[in-house]
Amino acid sequence: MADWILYGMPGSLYTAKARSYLRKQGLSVEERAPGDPRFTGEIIPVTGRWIVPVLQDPDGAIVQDGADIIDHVEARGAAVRSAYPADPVARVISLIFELFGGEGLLRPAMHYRWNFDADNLPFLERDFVNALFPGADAATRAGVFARSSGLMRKAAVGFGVTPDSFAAVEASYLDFLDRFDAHLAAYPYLLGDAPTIGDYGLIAPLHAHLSRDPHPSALMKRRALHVWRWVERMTTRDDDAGEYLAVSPPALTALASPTLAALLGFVAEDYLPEAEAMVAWLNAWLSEQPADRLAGPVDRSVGRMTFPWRGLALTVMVMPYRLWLLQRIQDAADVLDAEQAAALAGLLGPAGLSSLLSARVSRRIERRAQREWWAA
Ligand SMILES: N[C@@H](CCC(=O)N[C@@H](CS)C(=O)NCC(=O)O)C(=O)O
Repeated sequence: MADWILYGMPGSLYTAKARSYLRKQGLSVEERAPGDPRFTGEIIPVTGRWIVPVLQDPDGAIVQDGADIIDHVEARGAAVRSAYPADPVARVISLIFELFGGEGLLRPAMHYRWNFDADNLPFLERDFVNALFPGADAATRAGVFARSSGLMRKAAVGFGVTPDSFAAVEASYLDFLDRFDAHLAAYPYLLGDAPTIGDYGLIAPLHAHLSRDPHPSALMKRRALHVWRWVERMTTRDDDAGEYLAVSPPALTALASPTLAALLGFVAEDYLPEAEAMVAWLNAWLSEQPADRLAGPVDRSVGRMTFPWRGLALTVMVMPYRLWLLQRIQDAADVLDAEQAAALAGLLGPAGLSSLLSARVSRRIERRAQREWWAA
């Protein structure tokens, strides 16, 4: 029996982040489906809700959330390749891609999964039900898939994926694929020769949805071979990077590369407007909340906001979890010395991304007991 247990699904976005990280640590991990009776019996009573991924460590401790899982393994000293770059500037850059990957790429992930039914649906039906209800009979399978896919289609709309935005979501994703592909032509990972937290953020949408579901999988293989190979690399324990001829470009070369600058520019165009609008919305919302409304665990979504995105007005859910990921970036930037801060500014300024560090919410958010909470 494995020492570590990961509850998750092959088709789950956030499971991919945790799974990839655990594999890169070479840990012996048993993956269990949420349809396993132990998920209902042992896990849900601790998490208080149906959600994956969940890690159970060798001492039985239970941790929900991709980022918390990574930090838990690091804190136990079980990481052989830390997700966090030693260079403090690289660390901030990497955390930016954790936020952008896990949250900013949700629109293409959901669009390419749920709006190409002819290609995707037969695969998704089997893949979902096998994890949610292993061994279910035909009638049960149809009901299980109808329920879960209905929830996910609704979530896609909540992320701003509607017929009005389909064309812009596709154009934006193709632009991202081209930029990431150009970067990976020279580097096996985002920051060079080792996977970091930014890679783990990016693998979330790029594995389960965008490389695995039939329609976007074909698109990725056709258009962005290096990205496809990076996905393969991110799902193995070793580096699977033969095409780089064993020349490991040092991380700091990748950091200063024009192709990384192009990716940062993409984050500025594609995600900064949403991050800034979220911060402004939350500040206004917080100023109106009576203290007792902020005392309990924070809801996944606390409202809806409309913001300008690629010439459209997108209406999306406001999810405080994203603020927590943004805080991780800002906290890492706040500890830089003057020289490091100047180096970071030299990367963010030209990309148009400087305000990601200054967009701050008046109240901090923290994670404890498997949830987000507003800090006192
Ligand atoms: N912030 C969480 C998000 C986890 C999450 O949203 N998981 C999805 C599957 S990919 C889920 O369990 N959704 C069920 C639900 O929210 O009801 C993490 O990174 O672990």
